[in-house]
Amino acid sequence: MDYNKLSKIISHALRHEPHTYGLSLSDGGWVNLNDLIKGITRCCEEFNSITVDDIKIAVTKSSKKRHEIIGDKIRAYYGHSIDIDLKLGKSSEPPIYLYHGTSLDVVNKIKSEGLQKMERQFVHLTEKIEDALSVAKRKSEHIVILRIKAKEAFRNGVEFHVQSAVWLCTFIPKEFIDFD
Ligand code: HQG
Repeated sequence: MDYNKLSKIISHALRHEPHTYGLSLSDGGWVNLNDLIKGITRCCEEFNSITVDDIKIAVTKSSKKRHEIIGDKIRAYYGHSIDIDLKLGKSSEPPIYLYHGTSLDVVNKIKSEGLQKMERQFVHLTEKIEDALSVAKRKSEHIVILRIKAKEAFRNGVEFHVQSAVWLCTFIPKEFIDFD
């Protein structure tokens, strides 16, 4: 079975288009594992006989921790474009620096207006430069890694939440971004 592809379908269902799979997410972004299986089985011929174990393998084999399973429920940790309350709770204090990898084409726009969440619910930041590099490489051949003065932003009222290894915030004003 192509578990990488299955993981992408799980993300698509839980981050972007639950309705396509007949799902509606509850607060926190959770769905029942059996409902997810029913939805994927119905929509994707290739995965028409998947089991709970297949979902668990797809989640654990994945290079990143994208999905959380507790009991009979599953959710995506981050990446949502749908309007769902992830119940992230209190803001967490980030490390001094976080990183954001992006395409060179958009840097001037970011310089003038800051980092926006665009189609998703949050701006996504990483602790490791290598992780920001792989995010950026998906966007373009010509990439830039922005260093975010995260602790300073936090101390000036920007809220941060950490989900899996990804830091989320709704906006990073330009004064907290190092462009060189
Ligand atoms: C850019 C993956 C113009 C921003 C990754 C980015 C991540 C602006 C793009 C997660 C802008 C949005 C999210 C502005 C920001 N003007 N462009 N003012 N502000 N942008 O896909 O961070 O592997 O929504 O730089 O690992 O690339 O799928 O965000 O290029 O954690 O688990 O607008 O998705 O996770 O793109 O990726 P995205 P992202 P998975």
